[in-house]
Amino acid sequence: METQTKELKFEVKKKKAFDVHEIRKDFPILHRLVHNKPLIYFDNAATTQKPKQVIETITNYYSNLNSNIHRGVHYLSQAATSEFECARNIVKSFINARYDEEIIFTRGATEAINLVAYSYGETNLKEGDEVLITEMEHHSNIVPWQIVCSKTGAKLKVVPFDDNGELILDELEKIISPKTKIVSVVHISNSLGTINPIEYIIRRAHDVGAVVLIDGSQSIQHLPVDVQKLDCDFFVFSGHKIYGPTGIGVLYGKKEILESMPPYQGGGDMILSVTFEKTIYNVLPHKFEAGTPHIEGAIGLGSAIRYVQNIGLDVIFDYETKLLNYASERLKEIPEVKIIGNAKNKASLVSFVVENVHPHDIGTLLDRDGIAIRTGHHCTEPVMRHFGVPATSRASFAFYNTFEEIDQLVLSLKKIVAKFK
Ligand code: C6P
Repeated sequence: METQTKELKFEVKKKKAFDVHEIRKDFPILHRLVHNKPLIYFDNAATTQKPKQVIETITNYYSNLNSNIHRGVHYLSQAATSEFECARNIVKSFINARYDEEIIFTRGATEAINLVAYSYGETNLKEGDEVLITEMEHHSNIVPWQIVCSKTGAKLKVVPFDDNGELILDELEKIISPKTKIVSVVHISNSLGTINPIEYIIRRAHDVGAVVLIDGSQSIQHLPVDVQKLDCDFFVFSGHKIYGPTGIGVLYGKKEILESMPPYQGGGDMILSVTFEKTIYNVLPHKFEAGTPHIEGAIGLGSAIRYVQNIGLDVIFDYETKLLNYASERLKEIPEVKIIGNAKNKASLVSFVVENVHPHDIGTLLDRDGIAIRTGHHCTEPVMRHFGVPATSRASFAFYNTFEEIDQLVLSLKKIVAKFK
């Protein structure tokens, strides 16, 4: 179908050499002041900022295309449907799924995990079965499994990590068994930065006949993901962490598994026919997308993925690793700072505690210097408990951050430490 606007065609430009100052021009928010200081945005693990290409795509959608999808014969409805399905295809290619219908749009990673827990978990788990997660999961990958275990009588098993923040694989070997039916593991920890050996975990899960869900909330924006190569059964992520809008996310699932699962919610679009006696459900992916979806969210996500593809995830990973290494080294200059999470394989965030200063004070005082970080338990209370701290400060980096911004962070931290001495 003909598309209405130039921006919505998601043109792939030729990759240029990485130039952070050029990149920053694409992000309007990075040029604003906060408390009269230039904004330094180091809260990228919570949510990323949006390039003007994504903002324009959404404006364009509402200016030129706004319409409900999958149900109109008129031009706008068909054009919006085409853009929505085009976004699905972009996601499919981005993570190398086999089919478009393996991509289910959800509200985010949280809803995607809940969908699997309720639809797959409730149907397939029974007393005596086990669900295996890790000690470093986000609450989104703990609580849904606790709920489904309490309903089915299955048991939740937890693989611990060591004091560097690396999973203890010997413990995994002790816990995993033919009783394990579902393994649900975070790819990159949002509070430690650890990159987990998911290839190994997926293989071991399949050895015992379990299905595997990978929580890619903190990996999709930092490194290339190939779901066929990984051979995971489910992969979830949120659009807002990869420079796209909030309220849109993705559940990837292997087609044959998704086909075997019952719907998660009932409503419009997920049916083929309804009588009071019987409803016939729609085919994938619509079976899991009840109601009017977040249309501009999906289209905006497509635009964000195109943006990231134009830079290249390999280039992004390389640059962000340099930022991470630089930050980790510079923070060592402050003896009062202790980094939490020292795994060999880490992605671009540093969690830390500062002697005698509460993380919330750190966050508030850095904010006065225009520096946005996150403080708290990062929705990973078991991680905080492991280290015996109530909270950490977390600086998380994106490809639009600079080494000079890290210098500013270190300078501000030194001032804070001196103040509390
Ligand atoms: N972590 C952070 O600041 P939602 O809220 O559905 O977009 O993502 C949930 C989620 C699931 N798994 C991991 C590993 C995550 O990091 C997150 C979100 C944010 O670390 C908000 S708590």
